[in-house]
Amino acid sequence: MTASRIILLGPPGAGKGTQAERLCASHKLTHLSTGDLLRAAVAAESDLGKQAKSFMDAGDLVPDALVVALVVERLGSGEEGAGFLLDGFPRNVAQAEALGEALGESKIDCVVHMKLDDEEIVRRLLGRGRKDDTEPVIRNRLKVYRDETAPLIAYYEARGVLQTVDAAGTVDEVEARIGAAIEAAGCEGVS
Ligand code: B4P
Repeated sequence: MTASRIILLGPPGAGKGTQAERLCASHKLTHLSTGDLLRAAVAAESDLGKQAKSFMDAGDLVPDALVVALVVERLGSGEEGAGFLLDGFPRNVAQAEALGEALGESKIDCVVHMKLDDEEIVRRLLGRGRKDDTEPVIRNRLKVYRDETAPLIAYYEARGVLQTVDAAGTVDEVEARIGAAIEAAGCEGVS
């Protein structure tokens, strides 16, 4: 089995979390969601959670130093050579550079860019109704995505690992497209 190292990249509400759960089950990958880790820290009222909360409530990115430390610690505690799927990380070029340094010789195999238009994003997120899913906060998250995260599309394209998929349609349809994209990138499934 190939120990695949995959990133899901896309705007808020593209379905990264939804698809990550399915892919990790079918491809036996370790799932690392910075959104989930940060929400758990907020719920536990840890030091990290207290620092992250106001950024998350406003739809801004949590400062890089906090998020990078969280991810590097998790990757370091994983099984040697195990495959993983990063969901919601990196969110900007500084985080991508930090990830590259942390991984050293072991490179990312595939970055799946999930493409979805703004109106469908707003519709989905208002339907989900999480605390940070109000329309003004969603609009800010979309702006932050365009300004900070979208440059990663060119960043990973230049490294030859980008696969773009249409994230519109049913969850099953999107899952099938992502499965095909990661196989095209040479990441084998084990299901
Ligand atoms: P995240 O937790 O990453 O959340 P997200 O981008 O809003 O959602 P996702 O794309 O995972 O969508 P989902 O599957 O849930 O980030 C939250 C916040 O945490 C950020 O704003 C930021 O403050 C902070 N943060 C996280 N990572 C960070 C980092 N690296 N650096 C700094 N800050 C960071 O799907 C959305 C909805 O659509 C759901 O209701 C789902 O059921 C529905 N849906 C999914 N697929 C669908 C489909 N095909 N059709 C219809 N509905 C669908």
